[in-house]
Amino acid sequence: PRTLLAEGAVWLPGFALSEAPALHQAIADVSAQAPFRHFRTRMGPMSAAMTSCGACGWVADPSGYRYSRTDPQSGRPWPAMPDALRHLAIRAATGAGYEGFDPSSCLINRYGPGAKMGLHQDRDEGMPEAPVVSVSLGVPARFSFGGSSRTDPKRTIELLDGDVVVWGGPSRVAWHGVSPIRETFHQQTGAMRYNLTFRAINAAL
Ligand code: MD5
Ligand code: FE
Repeated sequence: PRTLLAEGAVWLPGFALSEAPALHQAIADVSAQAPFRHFRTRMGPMSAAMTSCGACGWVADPSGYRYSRTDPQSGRPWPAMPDALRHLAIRAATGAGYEGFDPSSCLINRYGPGAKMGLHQDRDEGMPEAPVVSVSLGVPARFSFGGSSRTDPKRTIELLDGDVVVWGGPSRVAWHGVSPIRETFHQQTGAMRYNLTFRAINAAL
């Protein structure tokens, strides 16, 4: 199944379910090399723990946010993006109508009970024409998104284990956020939700 959430935003419920074991193995492999950490921003530590794989990773510190070719915690390059992750993202993008997607970064967000992500836009990638592919694993999340202005009306959907959303076109710059995760149990992840966010990043950044 495939649902158009907004112009350019395609929801593929359960798209990643059959691959979940390989995705969990990939998360374990990446986080063994680049452990999950809570970035400290000007606002304090983020409630979601993060790591990345691929040519660049998203990093934050009190001076701001950016993409970096190295893990600031180790000084080493981020782990390579496992093929299982890369191929899933490309298949999802293609299935949503975005041919030629070539992600150079996969941010892995880990949300425990109460963790959230405040309303924001993703606009540091320098490639507005490339979609973002988001894969949800584990416990459910209430995900809200609006339009390109912060105050545009919001829609809230529940993203479940294995759901994929491809955010392209006008939706690429939509404001969005994740409500505090409820304390529930998932057979594979315990109390955790994982989100894989695949992005193409302009190499000049
Ligand atoms: C998450 N992560 O559930 C989300 C999934 C992030 C982030 O938001 O920045 O790490 S990505 C959802 C997304 C990406 C780009 C555009 C839009 C949503 N959107 O237009 O709503 O951990
Ligand atoms: Fe985002």
